Amino acid sequence: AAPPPTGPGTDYAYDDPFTADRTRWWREDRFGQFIHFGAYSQLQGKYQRPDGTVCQDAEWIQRNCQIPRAEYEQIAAKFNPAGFDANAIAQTAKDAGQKYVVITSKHHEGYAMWPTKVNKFNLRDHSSFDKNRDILAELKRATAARDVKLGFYYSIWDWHDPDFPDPATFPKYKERMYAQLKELVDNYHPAVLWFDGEWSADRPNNPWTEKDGEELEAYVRGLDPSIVVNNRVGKRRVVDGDTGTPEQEIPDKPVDGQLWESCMTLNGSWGYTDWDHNWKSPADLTRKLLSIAGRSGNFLLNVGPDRNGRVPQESVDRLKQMGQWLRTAKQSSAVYGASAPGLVAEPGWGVVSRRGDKLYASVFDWPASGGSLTLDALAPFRVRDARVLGSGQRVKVEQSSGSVKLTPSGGRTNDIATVIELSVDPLP
Ligand code: FHN
Repeated sequence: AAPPPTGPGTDYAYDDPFTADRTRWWREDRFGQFIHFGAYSQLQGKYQRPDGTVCQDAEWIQRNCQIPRAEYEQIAAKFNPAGFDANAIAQTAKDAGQKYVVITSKHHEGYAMWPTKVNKFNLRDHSSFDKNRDILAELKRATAARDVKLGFYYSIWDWHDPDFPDPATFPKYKERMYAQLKELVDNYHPAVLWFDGEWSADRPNNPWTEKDGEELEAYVRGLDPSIVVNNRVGKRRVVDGDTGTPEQEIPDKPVDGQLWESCMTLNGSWGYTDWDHNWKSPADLTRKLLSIAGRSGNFLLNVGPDRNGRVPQESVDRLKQMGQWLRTAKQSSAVYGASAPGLVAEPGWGVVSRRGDKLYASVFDWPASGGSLTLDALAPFRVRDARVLGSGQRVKVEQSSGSVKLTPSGGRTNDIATVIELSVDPLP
């Protein structure tokens, strides 16, 4: 199909992301897994300089530790993630309740994780890895077998391609980027293309313009109109593509006029390191997911496999616990297909989400005053019924015009979140 017209003002040539068919699954699914995996993983967060001192970083190690290009190429040539187990990764996502996976196909370092024909700086042609393996194809099969969607992160910024930083040759780089994207779409049919690095700092004037972004979006839509594209296709913080991308943060209220997805690390690093042990707790992570759903967002939670291709056990354990919590007593009802409640304000003690005629009030912090929780109404509605998911607690409901007081017998029963399901009738 011919790509839609491009140029300023044509962004809305595409169906509104809020209602478009292509985003339907994305708007429902709420929880995905991000994977940062590349040649940088070979260093596992540590680079020993010629003078013997050690420099630490993750996926930015080449830049931030000023590793000379030739040396970085030698490091990449040793990369051999023989332990990469696509089935284990896809199963971890499935068990966690993550409905989609987005893996770095190429990060800023410019190293392609599939056997691209565009250059040799890739996992087949520049590594010690099995020449017959293609980890993106493996992951595609493993995710599809489990009804998990697969998408690709792709960095526009490229530290390896010499044509990127030179204004005269930048168009040649762009041609190669387009060719790589066509390979990714034709060979693996990704559900998402997650761009990044449009904010390149290589030159004082970032070469990547809003027009480049619009053209790229049109190009991707022309390759496959069903792909969900994030907003970093254009200049950061300009609404573009389908989805906004707050990073390492959760907006404190629903974002107006934009679908959004918070991407976040399980510890403090995107790529694997053997020194970052700053793991978030399962309770914190689950509450984050609930808060995001209650503000109509998605949660893209990152794992960084080590040089062997293995996802750290600390990550697997946390994801498993999130999945267990979600499956218990259908507490996942507060997440999948749920969004900002509209009818009530967000309470100080937790978060509320809504799905159809049900409100899910997730209690994180019980008021010091006792076991009563107040919801402030934003619109008129009537509570028909209230119950705590996964417990036989009765919930006393006292409704007045502007608020609802809920008193579950026995107070806190769940260390992560007590989910109170309210059946409501919105009133005209
Ligand atoms: O520089 C990258 C970073 O390495 C990581 O990939 C994150 C994920 O959103 N994006 C960039 C920073 O915005």
